[in-house]
Amino acid sequence: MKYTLLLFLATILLHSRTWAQSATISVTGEVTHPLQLSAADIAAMKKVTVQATDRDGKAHSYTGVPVADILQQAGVTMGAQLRGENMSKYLLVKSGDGYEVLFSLPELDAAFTDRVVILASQVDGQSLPEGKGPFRIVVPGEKKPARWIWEVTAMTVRFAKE
Ligand SMILES: Nc1nc2c(c(=O)[nH]1)N[C@H]1C(S)=C(S)[C@@H](COP(=O)(O)O)O[C@H]1N2
Ligand SMILES: [Mo]
Repeated sequence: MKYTLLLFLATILLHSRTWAQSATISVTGEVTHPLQLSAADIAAMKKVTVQATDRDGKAHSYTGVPVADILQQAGVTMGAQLRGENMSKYLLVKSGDGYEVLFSLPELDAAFTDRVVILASQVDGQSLPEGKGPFRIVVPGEKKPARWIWEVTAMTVRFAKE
């Protein structure tokens, strides 16, 4: 009986470790360098911590990689290149559960806004809980966290052309 419980706990532990470590995020579309970021790649990137308020109105510290840095690494037209026809590009972020959210590029660019949208991996110094991670977009200053998409699997940049 004791061993069954131990085996059960070990299985859960192993599962959550595998879940967090096997996650990858693809970055494709209007990029010069398509990316397939592993959890290790993301762990190696520069992190920032932002304050943001969750659905219950509680303030938390979220730590992660600025989405702008990921787009920069993929060669998306950010900064000085974000002008002209590039102003009609958007970023679509996708989750394993089919949920998708959209950002315009200027919303993510430090040349346009001081708000830093991040791909968070931690809340208040802890890994995100299973089911809400391992990577989740956090948008500081947004009244509703509807764009805080969890279980992020892909990011695509496209032209919003009619
Ligand atoms: N992948 C995914 N992310 C999601 C959602 C979802 O259905 N799937 N719901 C969004 C909505 S509408 C809200 S209000 C918040 C809720 O986050 P919480 O459950 O951590 O409070 O998550 C957002 N992120
Ligand atoms: Mo929501």
